[in-house]
Amino acid sequence: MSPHPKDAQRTALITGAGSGIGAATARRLAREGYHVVLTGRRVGALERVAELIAADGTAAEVRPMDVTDPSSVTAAVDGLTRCDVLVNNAGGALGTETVADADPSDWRTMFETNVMGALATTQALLPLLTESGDGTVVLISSTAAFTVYEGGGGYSAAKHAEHALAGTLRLELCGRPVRVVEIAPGMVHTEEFSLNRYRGDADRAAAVYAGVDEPLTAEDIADTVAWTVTRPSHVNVDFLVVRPLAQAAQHKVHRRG
Ligand code: 8X3
Repeated sequence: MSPHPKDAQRTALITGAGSGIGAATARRLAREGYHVVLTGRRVGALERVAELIAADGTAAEVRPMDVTDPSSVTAAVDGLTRCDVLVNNAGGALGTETVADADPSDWRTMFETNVMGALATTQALLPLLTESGDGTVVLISSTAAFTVYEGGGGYSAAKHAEHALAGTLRLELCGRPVRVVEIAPGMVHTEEFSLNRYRGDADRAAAVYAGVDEPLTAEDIADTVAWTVTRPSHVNVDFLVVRPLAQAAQHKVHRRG
């Protein structure tokens, strides 16, 4: 039984909400009527997203959080009285080295953000999500969660682990009022994803999208998040793969010219 009045505003907490898919999802869920809690490491970026949401007509809450630091996660959720939707979005890729040449510390960073981060926030918010009576955990994984490619070993391993986390959690929560939704985007053009992967090399980051007609945008993924969480409570969209039309598979991308 939910302790919240039926018509009370629902709350969604988004990790990595300062940019890209996280920021777009926060704005979209605010437009869907959610009270949104913006979390991430960069307070300035979170505040800019909060301003955009305010300009759209709603107030958002900013809570600084580093998902790789369990004490920061605990501090960020402290005092939160409601959470109906958790969007585990923080994460990303770092480096394109082969398995033979990869720096283990890059792999560790990817596991810390994509996997341990999702674990920490999910553990911290499960009590409130359960108490909601109608909770949803969304994990933004990747097409790399079910396929591998050269130079993507660490990212793919981390995303496979995140996929395992989602599947296990869904089994373990069966019978409780919490849905587990995994969204696996393919090529999405955001300002930071490829730039981080290529360690700030803007030319290599831009080449990823060269000649590709309409890669997905952060708003496209926000749209899928909004769709999944606004389905009737008994409908659990388990696993949703979203790619641009120009990308039929990880290695099959149509480029002009
Ligand atoms: C991003 C998709 O193709 O770069 O998560 O692995 S890909």
